[in-house]
Amino acid sequence: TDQPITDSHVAVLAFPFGTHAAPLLSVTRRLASASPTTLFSFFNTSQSNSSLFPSDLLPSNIRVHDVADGVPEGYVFSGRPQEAIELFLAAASENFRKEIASAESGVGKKVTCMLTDAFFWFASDMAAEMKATWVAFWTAGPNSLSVHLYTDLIRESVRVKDGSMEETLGFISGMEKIRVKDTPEGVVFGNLDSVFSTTLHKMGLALPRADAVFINSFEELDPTLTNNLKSEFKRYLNIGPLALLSSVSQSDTLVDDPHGCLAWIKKQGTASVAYISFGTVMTPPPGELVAIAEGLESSKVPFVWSLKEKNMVQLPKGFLERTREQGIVVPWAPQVELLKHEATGVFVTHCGWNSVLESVSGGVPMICRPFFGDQRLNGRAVEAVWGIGMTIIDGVFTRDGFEKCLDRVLVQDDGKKMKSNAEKLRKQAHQTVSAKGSSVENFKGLMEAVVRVLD
Ligand code: U2F
Ligand code: KMP
Repeated sequence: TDQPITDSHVAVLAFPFGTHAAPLLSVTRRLASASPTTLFSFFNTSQSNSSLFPSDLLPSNIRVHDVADGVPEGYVFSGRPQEAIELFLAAASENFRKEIASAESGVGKKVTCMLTDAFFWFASDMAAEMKATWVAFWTAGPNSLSVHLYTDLIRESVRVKDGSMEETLGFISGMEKIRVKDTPEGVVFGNLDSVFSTTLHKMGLALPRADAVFINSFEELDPTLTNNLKSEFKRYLNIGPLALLSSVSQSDTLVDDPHGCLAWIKKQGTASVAYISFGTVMTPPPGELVAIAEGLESSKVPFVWSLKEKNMVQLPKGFLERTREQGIVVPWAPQVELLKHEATGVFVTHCGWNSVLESVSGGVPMICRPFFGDQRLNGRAVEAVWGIGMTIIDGVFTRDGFEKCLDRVLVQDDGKKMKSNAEKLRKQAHQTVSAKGSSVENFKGLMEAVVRVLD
């Protein structure tokens, strides 16, 4: 076949929180299978590694290394949010450097490319020192990427205009419908000096120096933002949706369904089911969990609810017994498969980027309850840019508000319009990952950026 021969050694640097490492590993697997003579050394904390590699086999050209998590011996957590992330980030560059050096001497091959989570702005200097290239993966969407790229411009413009939260970011190409209040905290409001916001700010300044920046999306979803970002980066490559790449789901997850969600949903009517999940980081406060449960009960909508085990005690007394015929509550669901299933009628989501793109890939309209970071931006795009869903009434779950949203999306004409918009995007998404599709072509570009081919 036409597989390239290379002597490249790619150091892959994962961010071990939220859903960052899993999509980076998916991309690494695809690159490794397309370029079998390239070595990929995957660096991540042992905790995150153990959740990514339960037991399954890796190709011989991917080697996994543990890096320290930055938590000092005997450290006692104070319980501040993002404490673990801050400790990790503070020590990340030194800890990665150390493990990379030991991997290089272990295999006798210098690193030729740094393939990193985009959060790691320091990889720009590391790569330069190592005479390697830097390829960065932004695991969220193009709106949040733009917000971090243009943080200085946004801060300046909003200050000049006296900082109205309703003001739009129309001065950035493609962000005409995005308001100041949709931006992640730490850009114009909230703590601008937290470790997290300074990390994202420095990232925005560093990314134009990267040899390539890639994201899990497809160009056609946000054509204006895409063109603008192409003009800012040396190479800007949309290679998603990862959820539609069969080779990925084949090797990553042989569809793990211990709680029988797929067997259950098979018995439900077309577009009738509400699938509910708030991702891996966040759980709604107890009052909102109760409101969700009450709204489900009074609406009688069939449901699959992915709820962390530790939160199940917060459900109203008798809820599980009373809804035994109506729905199921599970600690983990095969989300990608559920969102591809025709019985799923609405996704109730926190708008993490992976979730939003998986919903788009399945053509499922959304009810959005964003919490932090990029989630408000993603929810805004769902509602105002793509017209494939709505933000929860009042911004938080109440029984009545949630019931009205379910009715609007599942029953009213409004919802039919959302469904047809979602269906159009689903078809486009499929085209981008089939022969000659934009994401297929961009993946070849990513290969070129990562792998040095010998002639
Ligand atoms: C952080 O996001 P999260 O991890 O909170 O959420 P998502 O990006 O939506 O990713 C959740 C993933 O977990 C999967 C689901 C997604 O791929 O399919 N999953 C599942 O398979 N089964 C379940 O029961 C529950 C979830 C951060 F909080 C966000 O703001 C960012 O946008 C995101 C990406 O950077 O990382
Ligand atoms: C914990 C996390 C994440 C986080 C905040 C946390 C995370 C993540 C983001 C994020 C922030 C701004 C963006 C995009 C993403 O915030 O994983 O523009 O990606 O407290 O795990």
